[in-house]
Amino acid sequence: MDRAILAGINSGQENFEYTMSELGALTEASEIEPELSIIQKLDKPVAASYFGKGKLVELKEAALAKDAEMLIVNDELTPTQLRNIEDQTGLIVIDRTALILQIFARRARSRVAKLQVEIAALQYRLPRLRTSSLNRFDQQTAGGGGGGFTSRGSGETQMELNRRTIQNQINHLRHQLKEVEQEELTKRHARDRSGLKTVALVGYTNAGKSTTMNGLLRLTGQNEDKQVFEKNMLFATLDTSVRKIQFADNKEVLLSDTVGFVSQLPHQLVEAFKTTLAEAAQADLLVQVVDVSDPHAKEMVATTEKTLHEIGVKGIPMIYAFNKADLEPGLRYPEIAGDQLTFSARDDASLEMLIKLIKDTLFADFQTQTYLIPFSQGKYLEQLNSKATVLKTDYTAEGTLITAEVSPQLAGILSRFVQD
Ligand SMILES: Nc1nc2c(ncn2[C@@H]2O[C@H](COP(=O)(O)OP(=O)(O)OP(=O)(O)O)[C@@H](O)[C@H]2O)c(=O)[nH]1
Ligand SMILES: [Mg+2]
Repeated sequence: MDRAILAGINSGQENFEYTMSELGALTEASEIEPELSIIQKLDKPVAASYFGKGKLVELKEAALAKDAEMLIVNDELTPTQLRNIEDQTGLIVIDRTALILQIFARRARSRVAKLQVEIAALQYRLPRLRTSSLNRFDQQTAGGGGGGFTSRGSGETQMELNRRTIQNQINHLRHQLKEVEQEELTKRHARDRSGLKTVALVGYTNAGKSTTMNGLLRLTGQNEDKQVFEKNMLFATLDTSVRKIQFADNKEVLLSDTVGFVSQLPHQLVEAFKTTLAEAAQADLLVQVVDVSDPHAKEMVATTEKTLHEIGVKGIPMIYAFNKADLEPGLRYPEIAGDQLTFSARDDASLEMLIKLIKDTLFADFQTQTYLIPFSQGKYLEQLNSKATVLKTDYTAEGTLITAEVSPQLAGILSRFVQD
């Protein structure tokens, strides 16, 4: 496995320690061994070389001592900084953005995700053509899980691609992405017309969103083939999956699972993943899944909220679902306090409580009504039985007397049958 020295500048920013430990996790997710972290305290980075001269010497020596070939920097470097650090240390220099892009490239499976990642990677590469690290990094990691920055195997090496070819390639990929996204959009519009409420699972990567989704699918009797991919790794999910679920009382929602967040998610990725992320922006309710067993849970919540803000998500009601409570000895679960739930996505009683919380929030505008449906109007009875929660049914001489909890839409349709 490749070995790397991690380095960052601490200028007193909040959460510095946390972002460094996150950098370590990202490094491991890229199958690189973090050997040592070196911090420089500076008010702000040096414009030309990011680190100070003396620090660069120290980094070079540390790499030599640890037999590491890579330097991973906890920030996005300017092209000049990247080149100068390369020149002065002789190391393969990977900044935070390149590292995250690399992980996304390895994980992308669907056509949309591959296109999105590739556009982001080329955009990152465009101003950095005169650096050598990216190509060396690509070559080195190409064997480990495929991908790299140029996942499509066009046969051209990056060195051969000049600026214009890359720009053309970006345009071409954007065009392709638009087409694929248009298809998805058509699907989404079909869903919108169904008038169903939508719930989006959001949160930091590896918090347990996909596990929660699968638990809810299983508990509501969905087919196994509807399950989504869950795994203990950063960015297991890059695609949005939307599933319809129907609860025991006939209430239905569309549930979506999507890409997880990390602090300083590269703007190139946010841009490229806009459509994917839009699923959250259009939801009626967000469930923020948090790994409560992680010592950095608080920072992860802040990161998620910041990212949601960046992608333009605001004003959508949110439930906090503090997951993995089973890993925290002494923590009682499942337990609801206001809009917060402490739970475990692996525990049925927990998932039931989450369902209750979702329903209470989402269906607060449902009303209980009693209707008298004449025998000649059988189709309305059918609608009630399939779309509403029927609480009581009596058969009278005039028709069916039925008490049910109904959505505002259904209440509108049935208003002439109301019985007081
Ligand atoms: N012990 C425990 N592990 C859990 C729980 N929920 C999820 N996990 C594990 O946490 C890991 C990550 O779960 P995922 O559901 O893939 O996480 P995610 O939020 O979808 O992550 P990304 O797709 O990477 O953003 C998996 O190994 C799960 O099995 C839980 O309640 N308890
Ligand atoms: Mg996932």
